[in-house]
Amino acid sequence: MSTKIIVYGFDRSPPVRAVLLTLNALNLEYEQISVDTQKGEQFAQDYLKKNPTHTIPVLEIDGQYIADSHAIIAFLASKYGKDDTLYPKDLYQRALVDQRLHYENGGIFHGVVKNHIRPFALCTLSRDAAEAAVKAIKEVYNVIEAFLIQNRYIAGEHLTIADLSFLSTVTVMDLVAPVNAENWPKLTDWLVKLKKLPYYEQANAKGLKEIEEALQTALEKYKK
Ligand SMILES: N[C@@H](CCC(=O)N[C@@H](CS)C(=O)NCC(=O)O)C(=O)O
Repeated sequence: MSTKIIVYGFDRSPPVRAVLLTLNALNLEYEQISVDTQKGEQFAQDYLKKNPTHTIPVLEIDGQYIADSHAIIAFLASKYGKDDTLYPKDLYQRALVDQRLHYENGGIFHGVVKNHIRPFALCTLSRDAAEAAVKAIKEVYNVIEAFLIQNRYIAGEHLTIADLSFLSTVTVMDLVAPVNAENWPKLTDWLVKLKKLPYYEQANAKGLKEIEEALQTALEKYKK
C-alpha cells in the first residue's frame, strides 16, 4: 500500500507554503485539507488532537502527525530526498541549514511576519508602527544579504530546505517593503532565481496573491 501524505492548512500561511514547496521539490503527491485559522478552525477538538499547539501546517503520514513547518520539511527531505542536497547529511552543513530554519522561525516568521505584518493588515496600526514594520523587514533583508554574500544559497552552494522556508516569508515581506537591487543585490538575484522554480506558481504564488489582496488596503493607507 502506498503512503498517503496529507497537509492540513491553507495557502495564505507561509509555513504551509514552505511545506508545499518542499513536497513539490521532492515531486511527492499529497492531499491538502483546508484548516482556516482566520475562522478559528485550528481550535476544533479533532485538530487539537493532531496538534495541541493549534498551528498550521500539520503533516499526516501513515496515520502519524508532525507539526511545525521546519520539522516537517526536514522530515520530508530526509525521508524522500533522492540525495542529501535539500537537507545535507554532513553534520556541519546540516547545522547551517538548521540554524537558518531556527532563524526563519524566530527572527522572520514570528519576529516580523506575525508580529509586524499581520497587525499591519488589520489597518489599525499607527504610522510609527507601520514604519517599525518596514524597519524590521529591512533588518532581516540585511541578515539574508549577509548569508548570501557567504554562499550562493541561504545555507550553502545549492538549494536546501532553508531556501524554501525563507522563500515563503521573504515573498510576504517583499509586498510591504520591496526587495531592491541597490540595497540587497544578492537577495534580489536569489529571489529572481527562486521564483523561477517550476513549482513556484502552484506552491507559493497562489497563496501569496491572497495575502496581497488582504494587505492591499493597508499598503494604500500607509503609503500616503
Ligand atoms: N513555527 C510554526 C508556526 C506556525 C504558525 O504559527 N502558523 C499560523 C498560521 S500562518 C497559525 O497556525 N496560527 C494559528 C494559531 O496560532 O492559533 C511553523 O513553522 O509551522
